[in-house]
Amino acid sequence: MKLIMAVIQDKDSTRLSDALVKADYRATRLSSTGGFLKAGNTTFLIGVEDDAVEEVMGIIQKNCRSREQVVAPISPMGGNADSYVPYPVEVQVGGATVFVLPVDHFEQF
Ligand code: 2BA
Repeated sequence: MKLIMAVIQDKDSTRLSDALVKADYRATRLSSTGGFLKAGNTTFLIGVEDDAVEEVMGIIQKNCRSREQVVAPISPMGGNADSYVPYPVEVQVGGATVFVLPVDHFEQF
């Protein structure tokens, strides 16, 4: 068994949820925050049998889009001066950042 952890953009989360349910996969959605943009994103935990990993990866790839996001300058006033970005920066975010972890043991009580 594997645990697929996928960090995706909030905008894609409902579409991905619906696609997983439709394909009969179970998933948990966690609200998360990107370390770089400090903006909300969504992390999916999806427990699947080994032979389903490829199909789930395909579903994630199909339902999550990559987008450009502009990072606005953040004033250091009252914040951390080390992280100050003095000009707008454009970054490419997502489709999805996916980790596939082995599961030692799985129980449902
Ligand atoms: P954030 O950390 O907010 O990063 C958003 C986007 O900013 C990243 O998109 C990347 O294009 C850019 N970025 C991140 N760190 C950077 C840096 N040190 N210098 C320059 N640009 C940087 P993605 O790579 O698609 O990542 C989307 C989100 O996925 C991330 O949001 C983070 O929440 C998660 N993520 C990405 N890589 C990860 C990793 N190795 N471990 C854990 N989470 C990760």
